Amino acid sequence: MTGRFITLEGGEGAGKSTQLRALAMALRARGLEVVETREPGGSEGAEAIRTLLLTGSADRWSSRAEALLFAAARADHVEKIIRPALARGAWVLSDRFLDSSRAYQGGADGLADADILALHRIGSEGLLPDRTLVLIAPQAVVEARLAARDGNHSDRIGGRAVNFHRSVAGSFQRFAAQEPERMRMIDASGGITDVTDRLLAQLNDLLQ
Ligand code: Z5A
Repeated sequence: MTGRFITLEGGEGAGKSTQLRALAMALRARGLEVVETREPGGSEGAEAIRTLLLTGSADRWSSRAEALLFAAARADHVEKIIRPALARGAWVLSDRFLDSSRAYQGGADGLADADILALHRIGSEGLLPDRTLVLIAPQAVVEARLAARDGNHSDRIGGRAVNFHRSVAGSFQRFAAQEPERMRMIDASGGITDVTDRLLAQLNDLLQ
């Protein structure tokens, strides 16, 4: 048995966590075992690293240290949670994965994509998702969702400047253009069930 590995990517507030839950429910209704997980985090060790990464002052870590911490968290997550689930035939849905490191620590923070991929090869033996769904919504829609949920609060990375987040969005678009078979851009505006239907349509071939 081989499971499927699906990742949801995109900027903060695009609706990844909401859609991950909805997608998991839709896949379970088809009789599949589904594991819901997230990055940074997902395993006990990676959740401990998550706290280090997302709390504290904006300059707590350099870009390089941050990239290594994300890669270390991912290595633990892949080894303890993702690979065992795939081996028993489950579908694994992860809220963010490697492409976030490529977009945030790479594209937006200036590290080379080849270096991020090298860390991933060392840490996680280069595991790639079967499909990556990149959620995109107009900035005004995202801002309204985040304001309703968080008010003025944001974490170490979410609180960075608008240009940083623009660069992240541009990187996701570039990666999707380079790898259209694996990465699909999804319009994340509109109602929750409409977005879930769009996501499911991009998984049809894997569900055959
Ligand atoms: N990061 C990194 O730099 N490098 C890496 O390798 C990795 C991560 C893996 C993790 O933050 C941070 O780490 C992240 C990237 C960085 N920082 N930033 N930016 P996180 O895990 O705490 O949060 P996040 O990943 O950025 O996601 P989020 O803020 O939780 O947003 P979301 O999951 O995409 O959205 P949501 O929670 O599903 O929805 C937001 C709100 O909108 C919520 O109240 C929903 O109820 C509402 N919503 C959702 N969909 C709809 C629709 N369709 N209509 C109306 N309202 C909606």
